[in-house]
Amino acid sequence: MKTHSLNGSWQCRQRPHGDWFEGTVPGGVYTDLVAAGEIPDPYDEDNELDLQWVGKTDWEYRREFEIDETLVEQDRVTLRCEGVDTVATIRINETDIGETSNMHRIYEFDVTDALEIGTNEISVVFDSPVEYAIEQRDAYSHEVPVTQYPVEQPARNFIRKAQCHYGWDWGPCLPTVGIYRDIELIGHAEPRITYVKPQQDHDGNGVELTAVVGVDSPTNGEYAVTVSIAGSETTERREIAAGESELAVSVTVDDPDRWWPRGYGDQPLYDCTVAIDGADSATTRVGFRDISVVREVDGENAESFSFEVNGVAVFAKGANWIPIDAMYGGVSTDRYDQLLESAAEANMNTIRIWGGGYYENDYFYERCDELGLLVWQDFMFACSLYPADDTFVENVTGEVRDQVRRLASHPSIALWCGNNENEWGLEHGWYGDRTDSEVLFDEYDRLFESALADVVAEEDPTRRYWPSSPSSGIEATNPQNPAKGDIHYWDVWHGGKPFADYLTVEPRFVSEFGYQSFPSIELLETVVPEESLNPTDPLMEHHQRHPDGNGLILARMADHFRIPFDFADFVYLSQLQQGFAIKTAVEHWRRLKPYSMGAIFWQLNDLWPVASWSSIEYGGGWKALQYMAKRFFEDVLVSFHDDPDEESLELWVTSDVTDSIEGTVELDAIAFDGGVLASRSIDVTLDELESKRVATVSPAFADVPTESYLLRATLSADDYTGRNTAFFEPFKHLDLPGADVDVTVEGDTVTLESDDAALFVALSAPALAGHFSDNYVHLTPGETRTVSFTGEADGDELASTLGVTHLEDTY
Ligand code: BMA
Repeated sequence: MKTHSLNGSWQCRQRPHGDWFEGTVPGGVYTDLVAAGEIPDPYDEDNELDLQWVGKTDWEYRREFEIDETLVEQDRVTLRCEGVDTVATIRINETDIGETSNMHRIYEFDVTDALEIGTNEISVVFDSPVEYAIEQRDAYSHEVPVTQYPVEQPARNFIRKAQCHYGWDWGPCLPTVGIYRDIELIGHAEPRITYVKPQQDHDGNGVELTAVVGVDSPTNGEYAVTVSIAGSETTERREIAAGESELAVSVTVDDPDRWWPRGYGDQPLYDCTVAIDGADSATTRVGFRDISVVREVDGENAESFSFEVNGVAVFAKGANWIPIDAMYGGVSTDRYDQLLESAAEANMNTIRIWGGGYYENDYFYERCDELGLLVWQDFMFACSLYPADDTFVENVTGEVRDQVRRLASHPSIALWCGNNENEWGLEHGWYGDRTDSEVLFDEYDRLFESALADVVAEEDPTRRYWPSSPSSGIEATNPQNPAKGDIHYWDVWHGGKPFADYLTVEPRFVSEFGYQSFPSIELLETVVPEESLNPTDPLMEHHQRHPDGNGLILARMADHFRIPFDFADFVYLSQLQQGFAIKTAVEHWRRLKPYSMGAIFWQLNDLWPVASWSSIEYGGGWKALQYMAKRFFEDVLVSFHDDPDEESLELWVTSDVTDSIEGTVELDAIAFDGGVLASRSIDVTLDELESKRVATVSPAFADVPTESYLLRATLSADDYTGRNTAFFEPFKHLDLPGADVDVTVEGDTVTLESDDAALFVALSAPALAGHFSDNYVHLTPGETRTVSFTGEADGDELASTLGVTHLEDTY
């Protein structure tokens, strides 16, 4: 077999007669236009609005390439395109090779007869994705509703392209085109392996692994096929027919080390090699684990919904993932590392790939396998209904088949999910009710309750197919029934309800909930001028895509904090507020385990500088929420339940570990300007994975005004510690002293100390990439806290840029 990559430098031009400029593959037209100085940065100010013409234009990419006889003489030469966005015609040496119409498909074209020894030319001509979608919509038999966003282009549901390229409530509208994944020529005379799907059957200690292998062969023949893994090997002779086929060979492995989600064990990965004797071989990494989504009826219209790995019930804790950048050209693997390692460092064990972007690249899943991050994988449909005629169904079933074959080997993938919020929209009347839109319900069922379900059953019977998020299952009609399946809880934010409202909900699994905040000023200043640093400045509002976003942030701020009159304080408080909202929700739902078994907040990352629900801002800076997540996702959680109808607070310990825990919790009431006012030691014993209330504490615990002290609970047990802090009054009413926080820097270590209490002490190092091991901490009088900085910086650099603030500074 011989391969020839066509990645690299290409030329690009506006069709039909634009001037050629440098293009990069993999990449995209917006990135290439910026690099060529043809357009300004679309993220800057409101440039995006003047750049909508790009999506309404046809573009052409071309390049020359040299090949020799060793490739041309092969029986079959295939052009393999891992990702073409989206609608394009491919020509080699002026010969039409084929067309693409789905950004999510892996296309292979037979180009054997089109190639010549020496110089060849390939060109890829892209139709305007905006015009194409409109044509498809206008040609369709009836209207198919789609959710609209502030800055957008129409008919996104009629093109198989990242839906968020058409604008979203956190993202710009940049309907790009490009060859965004690898493109290569593959020449072969023997069978070629096109995919390997290792399927596991766990029986006691042994695992029977069946390698399901996709083969593409130019000829018929009989071959020895060997599968080897973990020192075990099976060789079988197989007839391989010309064309595409699939074969399966099994091997038994005795008691391999098991792969676990982060916090439950390690992530051993074994190389599984499939070899077709004398023809081709492929190695895939396998993690041995038995994974399932457990649904057990446990009440009237109630049913559990939880991940189980190797027989252990896993509380899924994590965040939703959106595409890493609105312009996918030039995105390095470092950015994936930074985001995914940040997720793991924040004690997350689950990432949901949301259905409005694209199926991530191989590197993403490899990192999730290594870091023990389970993946909830949506198929790429979101917040809309979709056509379902034969052409569309055939296109999307091909898409899902390609992606399941590509991804099924990853131990991290826990479940396949049909779409994001389409069932909710349909069943809750976003798009009209059943009476006047029966055809829409039929089309929904055809796509998500049969066509895609069937593809998954065929291609990967080892994982559950979940029709939609949220859903209560194919058989149910209320996708937002909290007692069944997963829900998206948006009453706090979209519904404008106070944070305490989270405490009124007892769900099985929450796969979306969120609260907005502003990113750092340093980031905002990369896209708006200093004089625009005001939430409702027009340019700032352009970087806030939720119509009532700023209003919702300000409104709730009045509940909890003293209103800031300085933009920096506003940003700081917006982040505290966001963190506190999500903390309130997650701690509550974790206390409810095993009834509740999942809390996945919206959203982990941003794809441009914007006010949004993210915990990590564009560029990788950790917001307060990310630091708080590291604490409220701790494997052993100490938390306070603050029931608004009760005066007292409940103290809980919740364990996500498979050891029993025996220890004590020290409960202290600490004055903001002095020592410990009252103290109690509580013995605690917990079984594995248990959540338990261990005490209640009333405002009378300390005989002073509740505005003047905080409660701190500190768990110490053999291998586990934990702590948390609570207040009997809202932050805005706390009688905080003006604390001076002393900061000492030695190398990458920062030591904080304060004579008086200082709440939410926030360190920032804007000029440096990196984050702190802890931040937004509460310092009690005389307490010393040491944190480390992860970035590449020596002590002087860190000290010179270090900023510190705390809540009372905003008073
Ligand atoms: C849900 C998500 C996203 C959206 C988010 C915030 O709808 O599925 O579509 O961005 O809420 O509004």
